[in-house]
Amino acid sequence: MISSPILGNYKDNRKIIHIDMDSFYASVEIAEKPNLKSKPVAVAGSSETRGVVTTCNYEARKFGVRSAMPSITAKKLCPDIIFIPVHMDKYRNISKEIHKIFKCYTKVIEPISLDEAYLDVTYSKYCNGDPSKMAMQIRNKIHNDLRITASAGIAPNKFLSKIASEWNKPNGQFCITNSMINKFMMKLPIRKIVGVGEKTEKKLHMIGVKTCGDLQNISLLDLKANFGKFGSALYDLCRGIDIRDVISDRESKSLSVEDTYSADLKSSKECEIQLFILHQKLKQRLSEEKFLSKKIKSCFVKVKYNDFKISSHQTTCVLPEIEIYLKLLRKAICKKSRPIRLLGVGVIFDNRPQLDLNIY
Ligand code: TTP
Ligand code: MG
Repeated sequence: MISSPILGNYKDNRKIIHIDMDSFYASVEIAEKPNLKSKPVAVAGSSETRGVVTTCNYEARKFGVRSAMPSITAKKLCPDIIFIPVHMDKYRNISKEIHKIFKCYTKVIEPISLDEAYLDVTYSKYCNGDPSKMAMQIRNKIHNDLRITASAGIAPNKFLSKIASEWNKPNGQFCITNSMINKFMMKLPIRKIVGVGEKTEKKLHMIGVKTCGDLQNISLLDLKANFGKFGSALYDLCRGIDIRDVISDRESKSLSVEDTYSADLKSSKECEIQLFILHQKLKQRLSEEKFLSKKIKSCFVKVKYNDFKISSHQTTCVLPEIEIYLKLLRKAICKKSRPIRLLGVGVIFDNRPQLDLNIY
């Protein structure tokens, strides 16, 4: 039995599947042009402009090409690389198709991005309740219908299922059962823990902690003293414990849309034009059936500057009107006048149960 500071001795009997498409944007493009399958392909702006690779297929990864790499570097590493421009609408539509397949198995689906989602199939009766078989069927269906591949991780919680989906990537799956957790965690590098980035990793390496097994030797008290609130999370996660629920769309706390621009936005006029476009997209998303019953609590604008610093401005309001976003944008521009790389607009929902006035 595993021991958590919050839960004591505890066993998690949930069945969570984490699905992540393989080289998603590139796979969607290649599905349309199968002759590109064996060639190195990246989805990006051209190397002449300030293009950045959003993703590339596994053929291009053999040369060291990676997401977020400037196209020009990608071209140096792999001179034969084929660049395809980004077609967001296409990826959104394919993502919707993928979600239709998920919905055949469970209602409890938490989308993380267009190509990634958690499914809680604990109460699903499909495949005699076998989550590995469900994952296999889902992946087969995605491949047959859409000609792209997906990887899946199956585990009793979100943290482990995400690690498991990377285990046999691409086009593979891996299941971590309760009885495997203790042994599995012993050798798992600490960097695999959500929230452990370069800085925390270095800090832990300095005291000789490299694996989750090593981390288990540090007391809760010491972890809290060194990492504050995150210390308790570390204590649980390095033991393979994660009590976070899979939160379906209906319970989602916020909704946002954003765009990264191939050329930085330099004037407020340019920013405002893009803001109008984003606002339209946000309204379109908000009109989807699953969001119609939701009450809005506040609106926000997210800005990433060309020095990669991010700032977010938020205000309380119930209607996501363009004037509100314009005000928030102007505030952001006033605070820091640098060219803008990314703009986003969104809303935060009020998920508190609404009073039913009919009972009075
Ligand atoms: P990922 O799932 O991180 O990457 P991937 O699906 O391309 O490859 P794999 O999962 O097989 O490792 O991201 C999903 C999509 O998000 C990706 O296809 C393109 C987009 N993306 C960006 O636009 N910029 C980025 O920096 C990253 C990491 C992803
Ligand atoms: Mg992916």
